[in-house]
Amino acid sequence: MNTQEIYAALGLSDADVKGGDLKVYSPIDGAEIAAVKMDTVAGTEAKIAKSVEAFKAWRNVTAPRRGELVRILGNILRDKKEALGSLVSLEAGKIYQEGLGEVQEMIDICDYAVGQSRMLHGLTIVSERPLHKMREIWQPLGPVGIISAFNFPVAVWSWNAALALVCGNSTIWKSSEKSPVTALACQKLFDMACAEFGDDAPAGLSQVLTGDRDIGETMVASESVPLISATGSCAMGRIVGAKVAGRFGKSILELGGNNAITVTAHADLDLAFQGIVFGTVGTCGQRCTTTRRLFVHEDVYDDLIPRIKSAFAGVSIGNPLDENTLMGPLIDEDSFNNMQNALEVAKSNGGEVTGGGRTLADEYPNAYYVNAALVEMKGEMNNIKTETFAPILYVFKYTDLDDAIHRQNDVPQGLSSAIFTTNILEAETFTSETGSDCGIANVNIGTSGAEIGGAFGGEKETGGGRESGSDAWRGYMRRMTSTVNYSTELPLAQGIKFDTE
Ligand code: UN1
Repeated sequence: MNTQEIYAALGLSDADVKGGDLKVYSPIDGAEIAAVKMDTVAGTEAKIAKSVEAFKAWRNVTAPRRGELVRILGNILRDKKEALGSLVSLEAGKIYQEGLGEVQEMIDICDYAVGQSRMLHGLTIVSERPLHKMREIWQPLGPVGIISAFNFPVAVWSWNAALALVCGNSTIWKSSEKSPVTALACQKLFDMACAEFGDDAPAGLSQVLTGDRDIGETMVASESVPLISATGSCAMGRIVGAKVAGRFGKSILELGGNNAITVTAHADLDLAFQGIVFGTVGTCGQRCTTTRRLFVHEDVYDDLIPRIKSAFAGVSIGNPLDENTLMGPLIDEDSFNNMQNALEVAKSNGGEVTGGGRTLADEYPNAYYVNAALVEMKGEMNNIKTETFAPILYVFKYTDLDDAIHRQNDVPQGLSSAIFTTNILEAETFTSETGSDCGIANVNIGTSGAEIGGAFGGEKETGGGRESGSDAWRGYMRRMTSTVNYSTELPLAQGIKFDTE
């Protein structure tokens, strides 16, 4: 599919992708693929007002019927999987398989949300007072503001939107300025779903905001938006979280990761090898769950590390739309510069760097393809505490598992972690209260590629929010505790006597 065919399949017209001020360049070759119109602050306020009206109508639609809209959206995504997956490759530079995987993640969360639409249930609680009943009722919240990053330009919207919608909320999505076209495409697919669904879906139920930071700031500051769900860097989340808290809004923050794999002396090294290579080079190191640090037991270090080095050297790098490519480009020049700076810092601290340089520069002078870097940390520096959004794997040798776990945890971020071991004592220690402190702690699976059924997110500077599966839906609702008295007396809680006669 060429660019025009992709746009046509997704319902994007010239009016959507031409003539605007925000130019979009494909990371594949640096070519301009679109010039989209940007929202203004006033336009953003108007969209928020429209979202409030949409919410007022949508909350009255029954939850299973709301699920029906999400079911239709999931079916449209099935039909458009190849086109949307290709657009993800074109705009974000992911390999086609990962573009398809991202759309599959959208389909999966739609299915999940459809089921959830019949399970928005609360507790019944016994009362201390006679002839009283207590229950929890989960109510729709209002417009949900979604902020997403370029690296998962469509799936992150769907994790939030599918749940927000079945919970009775409207949504407003500020996509990354690096990936506005995929957002516009999702809006087209959503509009198709609404058309098929019928009049119950109010205008403005889901809207996209395209533009710079000021647009996002307007949404974050708005008291009409009770929940902001933001996925992206810790720096962004620090600002967004504080602003939303300042107006007593709710936020779901899913921010940076500095994810580690620990390989013990009892590991199945073949499994570990596969998990590490995918975790590092997948999405060209630009997942929040990318494997960034590796702690390897001294007994298996010399078996494992040379294998990873040669795998990194042999990974097929190139146009992400080519079937044989395993690693596409970095998103842009800034990203490349950040990677090179990080490697310089590692070198000056005794790190031995293998790979990590630019490649294919002759073929793609305006794009940034790199070899994955493996950095053996042999100097004093026994940890790396910052996240660089690029394929760099820092490797540390360890002797004692407690020390490896301590170093894994001794960073500001707490998203994903993994251990490779066939020893049950080690595995259970890793997932115990003294083990990993991350939101995700895997055994014999790498750090990236979580399924949508689990709650997704992490601790510390990762922000503490949870998106996607498990009971994450509750984050999109308002909890109401309701006590009903069906007696003819009015006993007070805690046995308080208060005689008004
Ligand atoms: C992200 O990079 O923001 O677990 C999300 C994974 C994907 C989601 C990554 N399911 O790697």
